[in-house]
Amino acid sequence: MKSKSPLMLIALSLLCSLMVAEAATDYISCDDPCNGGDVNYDLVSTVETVKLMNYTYRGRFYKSGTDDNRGIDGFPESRFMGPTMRVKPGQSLWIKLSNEMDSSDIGPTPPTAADYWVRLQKPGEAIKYKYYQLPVDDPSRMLVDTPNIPGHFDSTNLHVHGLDVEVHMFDPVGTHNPDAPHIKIDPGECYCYKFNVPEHHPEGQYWYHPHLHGSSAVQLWGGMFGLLHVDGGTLESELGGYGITTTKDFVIWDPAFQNVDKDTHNIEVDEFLEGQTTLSKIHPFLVNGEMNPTFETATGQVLHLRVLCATIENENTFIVYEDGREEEFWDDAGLDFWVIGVDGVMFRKPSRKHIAVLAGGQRNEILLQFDKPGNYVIRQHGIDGMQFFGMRGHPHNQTLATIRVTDDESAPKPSIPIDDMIFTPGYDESKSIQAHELVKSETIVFSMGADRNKAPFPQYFVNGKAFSPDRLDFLAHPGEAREYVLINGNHNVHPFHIHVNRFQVIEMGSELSAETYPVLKSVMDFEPGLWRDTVVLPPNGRARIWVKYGNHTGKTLFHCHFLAHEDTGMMSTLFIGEPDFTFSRWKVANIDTVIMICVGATVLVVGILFAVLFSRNSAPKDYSPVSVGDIDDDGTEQDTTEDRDGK
Ligand SMILES: [Cu+2]
Repeated sequence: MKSKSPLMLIALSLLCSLMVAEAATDYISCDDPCNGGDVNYDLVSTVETVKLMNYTYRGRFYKSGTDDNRGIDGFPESRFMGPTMRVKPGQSLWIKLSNEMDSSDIGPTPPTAADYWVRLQKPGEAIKYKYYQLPVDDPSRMLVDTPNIPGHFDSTNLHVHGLDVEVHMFDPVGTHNPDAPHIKIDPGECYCYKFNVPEHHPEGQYWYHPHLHGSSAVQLWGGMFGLLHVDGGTLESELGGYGITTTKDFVIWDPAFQNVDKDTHNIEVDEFLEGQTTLSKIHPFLVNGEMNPTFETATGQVLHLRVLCATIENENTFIVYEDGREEEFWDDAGLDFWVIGVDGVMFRKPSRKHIAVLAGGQRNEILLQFDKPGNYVIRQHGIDGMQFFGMRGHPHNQTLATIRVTDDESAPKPSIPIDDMIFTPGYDESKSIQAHELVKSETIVFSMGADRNKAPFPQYFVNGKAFSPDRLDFLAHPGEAREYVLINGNHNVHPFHIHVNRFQVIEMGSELSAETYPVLKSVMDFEPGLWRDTVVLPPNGRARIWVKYGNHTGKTLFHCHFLAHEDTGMMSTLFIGEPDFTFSRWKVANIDTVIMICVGATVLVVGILFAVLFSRNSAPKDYSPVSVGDIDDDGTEQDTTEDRDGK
């Protein structure tokens, strides 16, 4: 019996250590610098009043912890985007995120079931709501899905979009605890993100943004996001080798804001949260935080644009027109440009296009070259009808930016035609996933519900279920390849994004007609095997993708990258690898058994310990142990019964 007691103790301590492991976390004291990486960033989420175009705008922003820009009338000149981060393959990247948001003075107010009910008494756009059932006669009779109602707008966390790094949506980063909670950094709290960028990480454009379920859309609408470049120098030197020396970021963002003379954060966001029926305000698409900015280039010169579509709820087109021809059909009047990479993965050869469609989260590396001097425009065109049934306020034809082309003879010209250029691809062909590697094909259906007796409204589902962080929806193992057939049951698009793991697009299709919606053809225009981290699911359509899971295992997510859809339920958990044993998960299923086993085990172990102790210390002790507080100044034991009872 005595010989077994060490084994029992080992078992008990193993159990204890697992429970301790489960409680591990990367929350830090805000005094902790969190700067042990090869590259370190100090990122602060804050609420500030800034100048944005003609507006004085109060919103939620990122800033660098060392930045104190106060350019205009004491206001920061701009808080458009957080600091641009740069990291090289093989480096560790540490990001300290300090949440200094305390925005009780700005909205929006999280909606309640009663808010939804009031708004749903009057159907909005007739085309969208005329078939829906009548609502219940009292808000108290509504079904309420609390975790999927947007809220806690001042709490946040961080997603490094597209990077092949540790899973980082649940605490701590890299967790294998199936019950791990969301990383939720409340005002006044700090978190230390530690990432390791692999040696062979593709070089390219990535980005970061908040990803806390319920508040991510509101925070991105406000302006919380930034660029993150994985930059080993290969692309830059190859472009330079061809004589391409001008590279510009081109960040498309659809903020929702109004003049801050009124003290609400934003009326449009309030309305959106309660029914999405009244998006009729100005909803401009800004580029680099400006309305229709101008880029300069010269005839023959090549302009490299790194395009990020950071829109929250909209897709975009990228079409280049000669100024004045922008209302014409792109197949007739759109000028050629070249895509040399998407979603942080470079192509081997440039792909010539005259239209590209991008949805929230996607990136395109684009080369532009013009034969004649003059003004050209980059245009959003043709998706107003398709995406949201032609609803007002949703994507409309808009000039995103102007390109002014001069006749400057001295501007650098490329050494060879763009069509002949070769780049080091992000993935060579040997990395392509093969059909025989697939272990399983799974179907993932994105759909919307329109039950007027349910809050939130409308409802957003993956395979008929709204998001729950406590449920494991999809499982996979490192090293295995899986096929996902992604079905979009709706007439509007949903961009599908999977965290940490890139995929190859194998097939796309739609039930809709490209004759009715000409832009649909370019939504579904892709090179088979294209590597992406976000793919647009065509309306009433599908995409078939292949994923090969790598070394980054643990609890993570996939979701619709229209973040308002994600916040309202269109997200699923994905667990890669083997989950840790966790006490709480077991307890949920077998509470009585667990209590009995624990009580029994504790009694047994304590009994064994006593037996061991008494057998070793059989000699009687010549003193009685007392606590220090119970000893008087003269060293004698005192009677403290009265004191303890307070009498
Ligand atoms: Cu969606």
